Amino acid sequence: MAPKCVLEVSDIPLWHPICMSDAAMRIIHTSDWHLGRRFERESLDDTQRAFLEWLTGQIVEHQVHLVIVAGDIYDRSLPAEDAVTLLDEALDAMSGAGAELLLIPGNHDSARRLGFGARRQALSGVHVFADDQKPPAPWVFEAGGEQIAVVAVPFLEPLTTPPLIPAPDGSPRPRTHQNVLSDALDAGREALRKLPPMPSIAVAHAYVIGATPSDSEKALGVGGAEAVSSDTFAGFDYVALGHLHRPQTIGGNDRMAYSGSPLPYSFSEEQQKSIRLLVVAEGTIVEVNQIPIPIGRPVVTLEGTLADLLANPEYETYTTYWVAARLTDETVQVQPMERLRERFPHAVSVRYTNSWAAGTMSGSADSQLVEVRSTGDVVLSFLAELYGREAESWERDLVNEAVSIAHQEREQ
Ligand SMILES: [Mn+2]
Repeated sequence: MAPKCVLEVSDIPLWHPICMSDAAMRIIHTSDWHLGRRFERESLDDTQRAFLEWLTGQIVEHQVHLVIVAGDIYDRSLPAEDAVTLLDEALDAMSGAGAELLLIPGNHDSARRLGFGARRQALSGVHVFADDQKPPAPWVFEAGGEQIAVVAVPFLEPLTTPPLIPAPDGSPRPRTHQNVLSDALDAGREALRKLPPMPSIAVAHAYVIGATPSDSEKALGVGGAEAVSSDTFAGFDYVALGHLHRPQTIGGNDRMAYSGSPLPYSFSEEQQKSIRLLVVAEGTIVEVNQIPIPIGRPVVTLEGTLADLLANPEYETYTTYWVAARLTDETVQVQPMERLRERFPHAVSVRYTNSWAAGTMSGSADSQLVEVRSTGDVVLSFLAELYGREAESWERDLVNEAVSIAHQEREQ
């Protein structure tokens, strides 16, 4: 046990870790690891391993008691063998560093596969909340002389969760993300009332209205039907969110936040990645800090003629980046990727953005937009073009249901 802090203030240059460890609980919030994911076609195995090693170091450095991972642990519902090994080793390392772990499945994970052995793992401090068929029960965690209650909600797919509680007049309520998550959190709040007062944390994997998605999620149709309001989380002292890869608070409130993914997974993720560190002391969450992650190759999109990209000294700083090139040349260039890679070894995407790419082909404006529209919308506009009429509402429902099922089974 660390001794009580009795140092004189003048002796302490900044803060003293021994004092800090006294009577406080420290929690790391992270999410969207997407283990096994590739960047375009390049492996990220080594970078993901480096992040997990760095994270283990943070547990030691900040004397962290609990690490919360808010979903999308793996990139696929059936993860690659190397990704499974990576997670297994990371969980061992983080446990060895002294932290307990709390994981929920995200939409990329299979809840049942991630939940395998959950009861036995919990005995050794790895708490996987993957049961999407029952209302969540609060989990009480004690460390550093503090106590918290966590309501951890796995990603809930409205079509595969049990029927919703009917409306007060007995009529059925629509199976929406908003409704399934509201019911789960209502059950969690109800159960919290039976506990003595202590700080409460909700963990969820969802798209909260007011947050900004990046291309990684837009490609999966984030937004629209998936959106839930921030009121859904009312009453919790901290809401640890996962799903969006950009670190951000909801409405400037640092007690409801996305930690963001640890690494950039698409070219729209130029922002600095981070984890969040919560400090609980004297029965309240006293601090929430962001710690930047010094791992991973940053991303940049460079636009210009091929000659400019190959020669402009301003671009020298991007030679270590993942590079997406947008070529403005009006003529087709010879082997642009090969030539770019001589300067930017990590160039992974080349596209023309000249006048013919931008406008002369009919429908090309549309094709530019495809990646930022939801899958359902893309399918519906294809069908509209095919049949020469807009889809009827039953057809829309059918498409959205099919897309939603396909997302669950999606392999990337
Ligand atoms: Mn997700």
